[in-house]
Amino acid sequence: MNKIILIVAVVVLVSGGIVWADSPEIPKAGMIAYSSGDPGNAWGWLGKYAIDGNFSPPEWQASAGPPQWLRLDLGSQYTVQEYGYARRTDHTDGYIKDFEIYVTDSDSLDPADWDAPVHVGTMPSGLAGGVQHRFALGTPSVGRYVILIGINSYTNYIGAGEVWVYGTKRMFIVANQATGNYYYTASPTVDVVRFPTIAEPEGEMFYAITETDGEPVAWETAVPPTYTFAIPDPAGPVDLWGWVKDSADPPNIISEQIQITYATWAPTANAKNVTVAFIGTPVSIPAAAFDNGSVDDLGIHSFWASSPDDETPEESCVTFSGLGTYDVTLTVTNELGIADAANCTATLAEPWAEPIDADLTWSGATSEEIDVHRNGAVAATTENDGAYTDKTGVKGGGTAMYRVCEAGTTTCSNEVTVTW
Ligand SMILES: [Ca+2]
Ligand SMILES: [Ca+2]
Repeated sequence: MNKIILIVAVVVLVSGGIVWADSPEIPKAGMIAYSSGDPGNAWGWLGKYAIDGNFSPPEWQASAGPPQWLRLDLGSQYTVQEYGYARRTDHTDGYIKDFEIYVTDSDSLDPADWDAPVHVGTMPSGLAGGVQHRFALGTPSVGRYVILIGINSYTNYIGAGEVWVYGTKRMFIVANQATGNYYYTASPTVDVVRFPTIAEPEGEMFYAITETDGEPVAWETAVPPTYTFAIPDPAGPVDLWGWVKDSADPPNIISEQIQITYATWAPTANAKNVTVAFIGTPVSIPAAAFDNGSVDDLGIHSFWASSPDDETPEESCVTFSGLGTYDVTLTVTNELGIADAANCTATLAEPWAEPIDADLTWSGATSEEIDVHRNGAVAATTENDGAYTDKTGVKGGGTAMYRVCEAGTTTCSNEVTVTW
């Protein structure tokens, strides 16, 4: 006799990547359900009965035929990982067969606005009433609205006794960190400005900074949290991570990488000479007047100037007491307190004035030409026409003694002293 041995190989298909334990149920409290079959529903079996937590009639079932959709507004953004469906316990009607799941941030009720479905499937046949068919969406999807479209039914109509959504509330990193680096000098600390922020925290907030991308062991509740670290040798960028969590169970935790760059720059001071009129009282010149385009990547914070005549560096001005040219040191400082200096001069000049002209007239001379003597020396020899204007070239004030003589002789006039 033949013995027939039957060997059956069992192949288990495992869908990878999704761990149910990591996918908590999104609370139905606060969810709003709305169905395409709600308006004009002949029975009043509205979408909201798919999340009422029971299988007692009424449940969700559209009184019109398929397709029909059920939209859940989660109230805020979630990363949705799984969906659960159970058909009614009291009747086989509404038992969805082929379906699609959409996750979207669009509040539109028009399926054309929901982009592509994140999951397309078929409910298992023979599903008992009230038994949840829970399935992963394959790729976790982010959105505030989760829509189930029942394309057709194993029986009649489209409906559910209950549905569930699984996932985690989306945490936001608020963009309070500008792109770019953070510079430190002598006392490198990182403050709360550089921290990420949970947009919708629950309860108390905790902060930490770590030097590796691993969850902190110690958290601070102080705000602003600061962290002081050692400048590496040789100095170079330091990677830190800022962490925030709240007191939800489990907590919402987010982190953001912060790169700290060592700043070696000083500003570059460029100074220029300044000339002003000395008008008889101490003259003050603003320090910034000596700036000739000083530069610094961080922005110039302040200008200071000093001179041997006014040694106290001042931001507002430097004071000079009299005529002359003074050495000036211009110091520029950036917001980190790093300074650079450059030298220039301040010249306090006499006020501008017309040179003095002396108008001379004479009579009685008989020579063809006349020598004009100023302060005992011949200043000019001119035609003996009885008048001459001596352009002294002198500015301001002074005196001079004049006389005129027949040219080349000692036959002279009286002396006249002119004061101006
Ligand atoms: Ca019910
Ligand atoms: Ca229900």
